[in-house]
Amino acid sequence: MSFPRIRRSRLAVAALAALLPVAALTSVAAPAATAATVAAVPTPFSSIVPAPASATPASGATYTLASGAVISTDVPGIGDYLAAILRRSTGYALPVHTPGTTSGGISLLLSGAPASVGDQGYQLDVTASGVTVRAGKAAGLFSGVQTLLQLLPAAAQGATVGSGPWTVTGGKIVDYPRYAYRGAMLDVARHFFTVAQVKRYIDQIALYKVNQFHLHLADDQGWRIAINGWDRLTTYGGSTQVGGGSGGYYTQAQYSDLVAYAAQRYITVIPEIDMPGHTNAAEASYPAQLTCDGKAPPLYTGTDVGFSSLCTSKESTYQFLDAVISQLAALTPGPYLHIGGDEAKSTKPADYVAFVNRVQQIVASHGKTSIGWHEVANATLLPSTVPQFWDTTTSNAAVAAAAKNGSKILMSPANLTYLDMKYTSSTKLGQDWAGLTEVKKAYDWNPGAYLSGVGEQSVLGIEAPLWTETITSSADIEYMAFPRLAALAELGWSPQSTHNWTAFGKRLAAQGPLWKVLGIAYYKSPQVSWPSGS
Ligand code: IFG
Repeated sequence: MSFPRIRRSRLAVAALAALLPVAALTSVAAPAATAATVAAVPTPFSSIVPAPASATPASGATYTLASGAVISTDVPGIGDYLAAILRRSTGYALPVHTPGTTSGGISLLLSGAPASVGDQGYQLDVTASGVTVRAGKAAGLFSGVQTLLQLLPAAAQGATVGSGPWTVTGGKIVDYPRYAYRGAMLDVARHFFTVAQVKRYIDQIALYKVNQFHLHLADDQGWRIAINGWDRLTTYGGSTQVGGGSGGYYTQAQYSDLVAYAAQRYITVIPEIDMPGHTNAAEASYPAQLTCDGKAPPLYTGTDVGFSSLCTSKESTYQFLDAVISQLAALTPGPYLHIGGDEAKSTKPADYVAFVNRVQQIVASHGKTSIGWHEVANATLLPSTVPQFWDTTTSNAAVAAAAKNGSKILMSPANLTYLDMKYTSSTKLGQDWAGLTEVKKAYDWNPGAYLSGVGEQSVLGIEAPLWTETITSSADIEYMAFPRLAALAELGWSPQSTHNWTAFGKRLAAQGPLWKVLGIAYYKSPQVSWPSGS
C-alpha cells in the first residue's frame, strides 16, 4: 500500500490517520485502502493536548489493545470510567480488577510514580505488552487516562463498536500541570441549561484536564438554584431568562448530581451567586428583604448590566445571604464559593467595600474560601480570597496590590479567555465588547507574565468563562468553546517552554477527528489545518 510520499510531519501523520476512511472511499491514485489492510497510524505523542511536560516515544514500539485485555486499577471508579468508554467502542469485555498477578493490558496504579508528578500528574508507560499509568493521587490517574484516550484512535471514544486496531504509540510520558486551577465557567443564568446539557459540557472539559467548573447560578435574568425557605427565588426568580423564555432552575438534588458527576471526573464545582450587583431576580423575588425601598423590580429579560444592587444597609440582606451561602456550602465539597462582585455600578463604593468585607466573613464562617471578580480587590481581602481578573487591560492597581499582599489571582482576561467573544466579525453568536478572539489570540499569551505585578507565583490558574446572553444550546456552547477551550486548557496545564503556536496548531488539528466522533459542533478556525473529514 503506498500513499503519495507525505512529509512524515505530525500533522501529516494525524491527517493520514483521519484520511484513511476517505482514502478508502475516494482514492483513485492508489488502491482503495481499508482499515484491514492499513494499520491505523497511532497518534503521536506530539498530538496530545495539553502538551505533556515530557514525552519520549519509543520508536517502533506500539501496544495494541486486544479483546482479552484486562484493566487493573487501584481506583475502581477510574477503571470503570475507562472500561465504559472502551467497551462501547471496541466491543471487548475489558474486566476491571484490582492489581494482581496479571500483567499486560491496562494498569492504573497509585504506586511508583515519581514525586515530580505531584497530586495532579502521572507517568504513562506504553510497551508492546501493555499500558501502565502511575500517579500519586487518583486525580493524576484520571489525567493519565485522558492522555491514553487521546493516544488511542479517535474511534475509541465513539458510541458504536469500531474495527480498530486499537493501537497506541510506545514510549514514556511524565506529566504534571503548571497551574493547580484550570477552569471553565458556564453562565446558566442568562440562559438556563438542563442537567444533561451541563453534564455534556463537563464531559468535554474533562478531555483537556480542566479541573474546576464554575457555575454562574444567579444574575439579573434568573436565579437557578433552589434555596430552602426562599422558594420564590426559583419559582418566580427562576421563571424566565434573556429573551423571555421559561428559564428554569436546579433543585438541590440536581445540583448535587452535577457536583457528583463532575467529581467522578476529578472536576471541582464552584457555585457563584453574583452580588451585590447582578441581583434583579433575587430582588424581584424578595423585595422586602433585599431592596432598600421594598419595591419589587419587574423580572428582567434584557442584557444590560450594572442596574441592580442588593440593599447593603439592611440586616435582612445578610440574613438572606447567610442562608444562601450556608446551603451552598453544605452542597459543595470543593473549597471555593464565588461571590461575584462585578459591575456593582448601583452600589456606592464605600457600601460595596463594607459589603464585600462582610460577605467574605460569612463565606469563611461556613468553611469556604471566596473567589470574586477582581473588583473585590478594592475591599479588604482575606488572605485566601481569590480575585478573578476579567478586564482587558494588562495592569490593575488593586489586583497588583493584592498579589503583592500574597493573594493568588485567577486569570480570565476577557479579551483572551471569554468564550462568548466572537471569533471574527462574521461570527453569529457571542459579543465583541472585549474584541474579536480567534484561537491563536486565545493561545498566544503567558498567564504568568500578563498582568503587571502579577508574576508566576501569584497566579492560581486560568479560567475560560462562557457568558450565555447569546448562547442557547449545546451546539452553541461547543461552537464557542472549541477550539479555544483546548487552547486555554493547554495554557493552564503545559509548561511555558512547550508554548508554540505552530506546534499547538498541529495538536489542535489532531483533535478534529475526536471532536467529530464525539459530535462536538466546533468552529473550524481557518487558522488551523483541520484534517479533511474531521
Ligand atoms: N461582563 C459581565 C458578565 C457578562 C459579560 C459578557 C463579567 C465579570 C460581560 N461581568 O464578565 O455578566 O455580561 O461578556
